[in-house]
Amino acid sequence: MEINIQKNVLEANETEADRNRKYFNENNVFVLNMMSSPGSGKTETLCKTLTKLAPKIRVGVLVGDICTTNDADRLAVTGAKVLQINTDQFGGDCHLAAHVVEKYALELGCEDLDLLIVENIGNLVCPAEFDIGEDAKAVMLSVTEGEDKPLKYPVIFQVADIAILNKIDLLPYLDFDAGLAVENMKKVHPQIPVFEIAAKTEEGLEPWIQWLKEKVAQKIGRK
Ligand SMILES: Nc1nc2c(ncn2[C@@H]2O[C@H](COP(=O)(O)OP(=O)(O)OP(=O)(O)O)[C@@H](O)[C@H]2O)c(=O)[nH]1
Ligand SMILES: [Mg+2]
Repeated sequence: MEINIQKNVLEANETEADRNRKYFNENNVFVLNMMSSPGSGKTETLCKTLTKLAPKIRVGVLVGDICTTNDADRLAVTGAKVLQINTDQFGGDCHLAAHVVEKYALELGCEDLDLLIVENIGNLVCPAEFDIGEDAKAVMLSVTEGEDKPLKYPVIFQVADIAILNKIDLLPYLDFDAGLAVENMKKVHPQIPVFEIAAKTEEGLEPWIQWLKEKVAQKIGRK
């Protein structure tokens, strides 16, 4: 019974994600779904990244949290068009479902965007299961979380197109083994590209920004 309900929810979500995909493709906007556990540094990374993309690349951000507009306030200063999604009005969902992304993407308007980033709710489990019609998924892990997380939460690393290992500025103060963390990511997803960065100090940001720029260029060139 419970399995059937979950199957129905995911099937309905897939139909709604297809509708989003069509809308994003019609508007020629590259959509990235950013996922991680709470506090890995998604917003910090976006704040540092988006200021380097504007104004050449027109960026929008939908940022999901259960409560507060803290992240939208932080992201607004980058010049991106930002909308906060609070899931406490949808029962405190721990992920963004496709129909929620649809509602806010339409409100934000994608007609004048090249890149839409969806910062998902901080969670390593549920966001992995919900297609939102995005072009690519990124998963972030920070060095304070433990090297074993890709092995404990393999699905999110399997469905992701890229991984970001954040907060490498803290490595001198921790016994976190970055090599082992990357090895564990590759154990569950052998071909996954991994960007090692410190959003705070901006170390290592360039290759990840380059990846984003290439993806946006590919999508825009596809019209
Ligand atoms: N030292 C260090 N701290 C960082 C780095 N990136 C983020 N932080 C800090 O980590 C904390 C959490 O960062 P956020 O960007 O809010 O993390 P988040 O993933 O967006 O969190 P949620 O939206 O709550 O899921 C903040 O205090 C950041 O300043 C980094 O590269 N190095
Ligand atoms: Mg955030």
